[in-house]
Amino acid sequence: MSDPKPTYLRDYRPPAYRVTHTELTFDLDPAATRVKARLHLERHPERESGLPLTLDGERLVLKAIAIDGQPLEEDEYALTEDGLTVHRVPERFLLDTEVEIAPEANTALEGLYQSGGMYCTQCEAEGFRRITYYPDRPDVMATFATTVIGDAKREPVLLSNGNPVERGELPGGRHFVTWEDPHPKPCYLFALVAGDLEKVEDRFTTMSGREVTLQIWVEAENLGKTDHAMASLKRAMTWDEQTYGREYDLDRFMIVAVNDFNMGAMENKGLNIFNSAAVLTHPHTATDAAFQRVEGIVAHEYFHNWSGNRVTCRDWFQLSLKEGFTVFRDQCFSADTNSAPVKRIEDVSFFRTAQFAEDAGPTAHPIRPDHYIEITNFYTLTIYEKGAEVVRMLRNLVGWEAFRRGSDRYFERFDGQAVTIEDFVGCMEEASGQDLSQFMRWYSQAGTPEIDAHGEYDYANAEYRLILRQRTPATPDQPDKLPLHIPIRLGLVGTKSGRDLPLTLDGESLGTDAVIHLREDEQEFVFTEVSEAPVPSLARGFSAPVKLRFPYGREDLAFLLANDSDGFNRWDAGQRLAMLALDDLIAAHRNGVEKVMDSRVVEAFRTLLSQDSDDKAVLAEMLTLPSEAYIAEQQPLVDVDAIHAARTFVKQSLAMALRDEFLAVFEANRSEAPYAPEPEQIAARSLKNVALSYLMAIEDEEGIELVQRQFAADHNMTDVRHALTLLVHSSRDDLAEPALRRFGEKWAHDPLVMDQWFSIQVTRPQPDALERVKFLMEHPAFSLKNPNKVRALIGAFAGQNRVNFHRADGEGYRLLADVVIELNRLNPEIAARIITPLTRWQRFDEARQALMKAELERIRAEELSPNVYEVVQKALA
Ligand code: B3K
Ligand code: ZN
Repeated sequence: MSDPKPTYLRDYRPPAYRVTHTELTFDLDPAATRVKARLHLERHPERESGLPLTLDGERLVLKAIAIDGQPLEEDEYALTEDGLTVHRVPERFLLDTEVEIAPEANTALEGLYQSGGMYCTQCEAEGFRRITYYPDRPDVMATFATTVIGDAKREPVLLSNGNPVERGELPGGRHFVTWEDPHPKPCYLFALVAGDLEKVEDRFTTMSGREVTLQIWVEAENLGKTDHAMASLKRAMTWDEQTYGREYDLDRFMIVAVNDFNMGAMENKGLNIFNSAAVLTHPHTATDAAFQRVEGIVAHEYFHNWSGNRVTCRDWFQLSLKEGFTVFRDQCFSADTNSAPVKRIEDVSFFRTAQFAEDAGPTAHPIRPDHYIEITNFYTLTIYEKGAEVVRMLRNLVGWEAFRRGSDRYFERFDGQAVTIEDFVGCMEEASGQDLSQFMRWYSQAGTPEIDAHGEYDYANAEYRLILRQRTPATPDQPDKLPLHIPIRLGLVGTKSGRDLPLTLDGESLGTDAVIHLREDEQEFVFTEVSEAPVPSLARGFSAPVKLRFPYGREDLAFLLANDSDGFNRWDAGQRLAMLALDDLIAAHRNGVEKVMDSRVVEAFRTLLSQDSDDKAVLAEMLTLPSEAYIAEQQPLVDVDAIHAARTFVKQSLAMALRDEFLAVFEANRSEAPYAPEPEQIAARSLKNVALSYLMAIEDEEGIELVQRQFAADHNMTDVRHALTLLVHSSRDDLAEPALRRFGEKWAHDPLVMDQWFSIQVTRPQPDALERVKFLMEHPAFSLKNPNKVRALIGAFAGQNRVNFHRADGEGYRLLADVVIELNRLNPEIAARIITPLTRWQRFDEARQALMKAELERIRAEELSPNVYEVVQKALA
């Protein structure tokens, strides 16, 4: 397994042979499943005659092989660790193979595996090669016919892609179902599910009047938890018809919930497989955030039916072609369904914390990488979220109408094909008539562009000069960067009127909110007829995925927070203002100087709290301080203790100064109404719970009483979980312990709630958190084989509990490295993800750097999967 070799984009060639039709038969058995495959193959018209046939295959035991019905002699083919070569084949032929695989031994959860008692598959990106010998690449698209044979009692339900065409009994208590998928697809979209499942069924009539059966398949005990996913699916289907003109194309659409799953969900054609955490909800078990996440993921996977399945990727370097576009689509759907400004704030706040950190670390890569060792490592925030930001910029550059025309063109022209990012952007160019060649650099250049802006108001000439300078820092393999085409949406807010001033640039009048285009390293924009001194509101709505610096004074920020017409930038001004105060306090903490609260932040919060906000969810966001992770992102050197102390100090100072205001907001937003995951209720709950956090910040009698009452009222999981977190994260173990016990006992039977129970405890700032992690790893509800548990316990501790993970004694690092070493054997994909916090060692002091690197070295000394190998190599490069 040592020194795996990279794959390069520049080496792309079409396959020597393509598959036009694939027939599969699975005879299921936990230890010895037999897979028969008949592939209808033909030479690719662009490749020469006489080439050998090479197929991918891993961990397969070959039992039989024949071409056009003739079994092959041993010297006619060769088997290796990763595939099969047949030396001589005709131009068109049938290949029959039979292999044996062991689903029960598959802990990597790629290919065919068992989750609890059921069989399921995960084939993206390269899992199909663990099922049968096949050209496992997305540019080979075939129709599929799949027969699944199972035990009639243990596996009464047998599912695959497309439509069921035949079923019947077999001897020995076995039965079978045959499925046909008429849409040509790459094998990464193949799926099979078999088990004792129950279904919830609904119907949808498409815009052209076709009837579609919708099914959600779950284990019996989860039957009451599918309503929200079903409603979300129907909303998503309607939205895609109305917004993109895209209709569903099969008679049935199925979703299956499985407990052991590496990611959130998978868009297999007609048979989406979901992590149960991404589909099951109930007011008593799922929070508002979970309800919204389910809605977003159901929509995302559904939208892939066009952006990904009907039109797919030529090779895995193009992954963002489907993921960036589909994330953009699901973001817009959620914005349309809930509060658009809050959706944008949440997405950007997450993006600036997590994607910026990825871009600044050793695994930084472009949206379209040019090489990889293990493609599974590239399902990243850069491919997904930055990819979505780039599609959003495109939509804004060409305008929605042209974007929609471009999208229609893309879906029509490339239907049934495997294409590239150039094909997509090309359609946008044709539809808009714009030259997007400079814009394409966003796809090839890694790193977060930094813009330094400054402005001057010239009273005498009524002019405002704005100077913008861009620079993208070096990233691994990319020392030099070219200037990007960066759209900056902006307004000039008059300091007298508090209003957006009319913008005139080069004699052209642009309205009060406009986009300017930064294309050079440095550019000057002179706005004329500016009647009063303005404060600029820049990159409104986060118009480009950049870091934008402007020397705002605290008064400027308080002014924007009160007056900016752009809700997003009002929130951002508040974040910037809080950051200035936090910076001072971090410095004070480090220097051992007494901390003093900035009164401007207090007054800004007072104003926010006194206003009657029409969007409570936005107000809740504005009252939320930047997270420790976000604050850390802004520091040259991360001091986790100083950050924690500074943030806690701000929170407590605000809590003391504005106690009555928080109490009033809390009381005003309490409700006994039955729970519904609807925008108004969610907004009120989030505002109430933000207020409650402040009321608990100083841990006085009244705050404690309110939190305990909310916990005991047991009204819905959002409120219960929030109250539990406040109790467990307080300094009072006498409050934490009984609440944890009660919650743990009540929900011992529900794995998704137990995940929350794990996370809440191991993210507490108290010094026992690390010992708790070790203790909970022995808990009967915990298993290293279940990715949700690993994320809930280890991922939450290492990613969110910054003070304890970065303990000066290095015990946090050691714990994570131990887990990575074990997971490297069990589930390399999860191992390579969970390691992320260790790879960010450059950001810490020397002592911590040494400790983190020592753990990375310890991991490197192991026999590593390509997944972990690639990440560790980069981290130590
Ligand atoms: N396309 C899947 C990704 C699964 C890959 C796991 N190795 C999920 C999604 O983006 O919809
Ligand atoms: Zn996706």
